[in-house]
Amino acid sequence: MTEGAEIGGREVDAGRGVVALEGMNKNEIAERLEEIGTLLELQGENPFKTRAYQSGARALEAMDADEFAARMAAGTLGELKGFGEALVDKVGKLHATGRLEFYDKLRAQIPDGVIALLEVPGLGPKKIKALREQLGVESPEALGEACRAGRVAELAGFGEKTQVKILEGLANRAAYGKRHRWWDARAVAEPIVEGLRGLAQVRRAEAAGSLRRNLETVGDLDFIVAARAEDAAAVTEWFCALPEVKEVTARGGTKASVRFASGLQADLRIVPEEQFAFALHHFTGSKDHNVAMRQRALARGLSLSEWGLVPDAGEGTAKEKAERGLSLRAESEAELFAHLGLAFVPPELREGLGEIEVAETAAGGGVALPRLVELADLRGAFHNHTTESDGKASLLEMRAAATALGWEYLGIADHSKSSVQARGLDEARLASQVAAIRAANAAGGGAWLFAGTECDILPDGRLDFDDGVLATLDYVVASVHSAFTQSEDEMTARIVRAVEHPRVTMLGHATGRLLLRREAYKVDLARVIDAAIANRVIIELNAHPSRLDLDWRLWRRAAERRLMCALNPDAHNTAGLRHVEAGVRVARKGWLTAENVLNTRDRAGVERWWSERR
Ligand code: DGT
Ligand code: ZN
Ligand code: CA
Ligand code: CA
Repeated sequence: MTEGAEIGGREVDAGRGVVALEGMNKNEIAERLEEIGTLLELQGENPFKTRAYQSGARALEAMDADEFAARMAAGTLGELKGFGEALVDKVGKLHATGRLEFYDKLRAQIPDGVIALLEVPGLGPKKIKALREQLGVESPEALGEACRAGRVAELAGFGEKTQVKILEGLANRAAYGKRHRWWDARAVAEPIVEGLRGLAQVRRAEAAGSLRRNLETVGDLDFIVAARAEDAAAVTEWFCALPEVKEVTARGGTKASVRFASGLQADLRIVPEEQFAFALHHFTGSKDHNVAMRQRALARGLSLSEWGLVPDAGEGTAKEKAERGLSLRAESEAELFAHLGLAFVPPELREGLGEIEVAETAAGGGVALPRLVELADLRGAFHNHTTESDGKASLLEMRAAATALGWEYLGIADHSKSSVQARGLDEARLASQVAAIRAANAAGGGAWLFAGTECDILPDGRLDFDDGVLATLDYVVASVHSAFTQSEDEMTARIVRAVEHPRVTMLGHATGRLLLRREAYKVDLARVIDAAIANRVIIELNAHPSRLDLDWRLWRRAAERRLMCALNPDAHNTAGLRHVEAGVRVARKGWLTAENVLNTRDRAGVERWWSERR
């Protein structure tokens, strides 16, 4: 199903009225039409009208990009069923300019609080309309009050259960609101690091904290800069004047804290160059790692802090000692680790989970730290969608995008028939997709295509296709997309049954979680991992920035027990293939090497691994 960021249809542009500098492409237009449909529904427009936009969006999504371009050039979009004059006019304007006055006006009529209600799980446009009209609720805060007063349960079509669910959703939203997906935080942080490095006063600049440790979500950004004391003011000046900054929350000579429009906050610290490695290490964390490092230093008569590595004995604080020039010198973090008899620990491993012990052995010439998997190691991926189900790019568009990434192969795993909302394929449509894939391979001209399916695991653990159908495929991704509220025992038995199925190659998004949006379903992952290892079934590391499960906390031990990982983007469009970057970061955090990840192998290696399993 289109969970995750592909909640696209319901995701409404918060940056209303933003001036697009150029025309929109087909998929962007489809998204805008979908959004117009949602906004009209919120306004209570007649269903006939709202549906016209939604089906127009769907038709554009399904259309080949070349066909769309040809029809726009020839002015023949109106020949298609469902594209009346008004719709054709709007598509034309969006295509030419990216702007649509009709949309801007519509969006301006709806309060931001009402748009925010769309993010509350369980609320769609119809329910929101009822809440507005009958209770005057126009924001998440007002909704919370109405629920606590019991007024929501009394509305027709809501009830006690819905009210409880809404309250839960609001609580999650409040708790999650304080963190941000790595993917989104990175998009803010990267240009800032580049900008800092571009300043004449700046010698070195890095993003530290949880972002540098590749955590899947980030609380705030931490920037560490090396500059001379007399230059610090110019650097904080530049930082606080960034156009994205909405509020400067703190400002001193060598520090500043700001908040961006998205709610994300950032700390900046400026230190003398000789202190940079110590400050970077300190503010990279984690706290647990830092505590263990400080203890190790103390055992050697040294005191480690953001200021430096100074003798523990003698008068004064660590800061004063560092200022008196008593610190050991470290040009880099590697030198800092070396002072404590340790090999360099990559930031993503610094969680206080045994990395220091391994780094000690490595420094002593023992077993080295693992060479963690890298983006460049990937040669393809297996879990990807096309326009046949709920993807937004065709088979050949997806292949072209994979080829452009330098990939050797691309696996297509569209949804199966029970995922009705995602337009899952039935047996006949699957057969023709397989034929199309074989024909594309025969014709050549790009990455090799593997024919697969993302087959629903039905509530009882059976699969959505018969064995005979599955046997026509190169591989099978099995995933849960329904009955999320089963008990832990039921869900565990269900998934284990699927993992034990001889035709299942890999388990998709093992927990169903959507980071900062939806909790995982209840499942005993230890038993699922045991079953996967026993049956030589791969578990996916779903690289979608909202999923990133199986969680990194479980991978190290599981991989030691020879659980094989597939790092899959779960791409629903060509840009989605790039999500593998998020997956690689999390895989590294889980101590995974290239050997642990199937899609670092070449095509022959992948096929060999699959055939050995059967
Ligand atoms: P976040 O922002 O919640 O995602 O997580 P972090 O790890 O980025 O935490 P943050 O921004 O509060 O601080 C950055 C790093 O600075 C943190 O990982 C370790 C270091 N640090 C901050 N405060 C303390 C502290 O009180 N004790 C220790 N040992 N380290 C600290
Ligand atoms: Zn799925
Ligand atoms: Ca932070
Ligand atoms: Ca911070």
